[in-house]
Amino acid sequence: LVALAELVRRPEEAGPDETTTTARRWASDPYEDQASRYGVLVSLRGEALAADRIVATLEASGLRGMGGAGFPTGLKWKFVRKEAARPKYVVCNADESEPGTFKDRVILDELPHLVLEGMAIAALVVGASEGIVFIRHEYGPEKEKLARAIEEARESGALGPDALGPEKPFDVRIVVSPGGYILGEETALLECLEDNRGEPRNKPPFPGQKGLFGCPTLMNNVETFSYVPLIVKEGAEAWKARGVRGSGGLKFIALSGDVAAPGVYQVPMGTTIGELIERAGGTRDGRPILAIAPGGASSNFLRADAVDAPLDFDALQKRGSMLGSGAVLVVCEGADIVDLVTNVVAFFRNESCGKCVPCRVGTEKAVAILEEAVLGRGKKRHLAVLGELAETLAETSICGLGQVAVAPFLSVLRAFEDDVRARFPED
Ligand code: L3W
Ligand code: SF4
Repeated sequence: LVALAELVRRPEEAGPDETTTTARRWASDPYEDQASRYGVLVSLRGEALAADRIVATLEASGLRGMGGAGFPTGLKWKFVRKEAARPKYVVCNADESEPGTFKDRVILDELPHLVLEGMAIAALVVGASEGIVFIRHEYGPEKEKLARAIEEARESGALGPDALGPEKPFDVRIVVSPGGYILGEETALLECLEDNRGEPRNKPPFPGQKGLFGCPTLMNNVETFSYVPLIVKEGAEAWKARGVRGSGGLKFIALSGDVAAPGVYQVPMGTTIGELIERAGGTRDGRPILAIAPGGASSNFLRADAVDAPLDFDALQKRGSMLGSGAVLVVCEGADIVDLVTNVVAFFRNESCGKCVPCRVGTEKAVAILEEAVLGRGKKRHLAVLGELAETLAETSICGLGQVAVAPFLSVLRAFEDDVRARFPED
C-alpha cells in the first residue's frame, strides 16, 4: 500500500537524493537578468501613468493567481487600485502548505528579489507603502534568504523612503506563520496578522476591499509576484508567447509521487502532464500510471490518460480537475487509491479550523466512513452519504478547504468506480 504520506513528503522530509530545492528550467532562462535587480521598478519611478499601463499589461498578459484559485491578476490589482480608503497594504502569501506544493519554496530561495520587486510594483500601482510576506514557519532557510534580500534592497534604495519615487516609501517585513494549513487562506491569514484566531472570514467583502485592519489589501501568491517584473519589462505578447498550445506564460510545477525525479520544474504553460513526467525521467521504475492529481490535494484525481492534458487553468478544468497551486501528483499502479484518497480527506479533517459545523463534523464523518472502506468493510449506503456530505460541504463551507474536502474522493469514485464500489460491499 502506498499512502499519500509516502507519496507526498514535505520538502523538509525529502531525502538527500531528491532535488526539491532546485528548479530545473526549460528553454532559455527568463530570469538571467536577475542581476540587474529592480531595473523595472527604477524605470517605472518617473513614468507618468505607469500604474494604468501596468494594470493594462497584466490584464493583456492573462496572468492569473498562482496560489490555487487562478483569479485574473490584472483585475485584482485594478480593484484594489480604485479603492479610495487608506492606508493600503500589499501582502505576499508565502504560507505554502497544500500537500504536494513546494514551488514557492524554490522561488523564495532562488528568486527572492523578483518577489520583492513584484511587491514594490504592486505597491506603486495600488498606492501602498507597507508590504508583508507571510511565510510558512517551516521555511527557515528561505526566510533567512528573504531577510537578506530585503536588507540588500534597502541598501540599494529599492525598498525604503524613496522606493517608489522621491518621498514615496515602500518597505517589506516578514511575518512567520504560527503554523496551520488554513492560515494560507487569505482571510484567515489576515485574521492572524491582526493577532486574532486564524479562521477564514466570510467573503465578500474581499481583502481588496476590506483586508488588513479593514483597509484595502492586495494579496497575491509568491509565484504571481515573481512574474510581474518580467511581464512589465517584456510586455504582454512576449509573456504569452512563452506558453505553448495556445496557453500563455510560464508555470512552476511541484512534481511528486511515483516519478524518477520529483522536484520543481518551470515549464511553458500548456506543457502536457506527460511531457513533464518525461522531463522528470519517467515514472519510478517505469511503472504504468494509475492516476494523476494535477493541482495538489484539493484537485480531483484523473485517470492515466490525463497525461495528454495541458498544464493550464482552463484545460484542466475542462478535464474535470484543476491546475490549482501547480502540484502534480503521479500515482502508479500498485497504489491503493482508496487508502490514498482517505489520507487526503483526513488531511482536510485535521486542518479544518472548525468554524463551520458542516466542515468540522462532515470531514470527521467522511473519514470514519472511508477508513472502514479501506479495510474493505464499507457499507453500500455510505457511498450515497459521502456524495451528500460532499454536496453539503461544497454548499455551506465558507472557505475552499471545506468546499473541496470530500471532492477528491468523488473523483476517485468516478475514475475507478468498480474498484471503489468493491470496497463498500456491506448492506
Ligand atoms: C475582488 C471579487 N477580489 C475573488 C479574489 C479573492 C482571492 C482570489 C481568489 O483560494 C483556492 C482554491 C483551492 N473582487 C473577487 C476577488 N477575488 N472574487 O480572488 O478567490 P477565491 O475565493 O476564488 O479563492 P481563494 O479562497 O483565494 C482558494 C486552493 O485555493 N486551495 C489551496 C491552496 C493552497 C495553496 C498553497 O499551499 N500554496 O495555495 C485550497 O482550497 O484550490 O481554488 O484573492 O479575494 N469579486
Ligand atoms: Fe474552517 Fe472548514 Fe469553515 Fe474553512 S470551511 S472556515 S476550514 S470550518
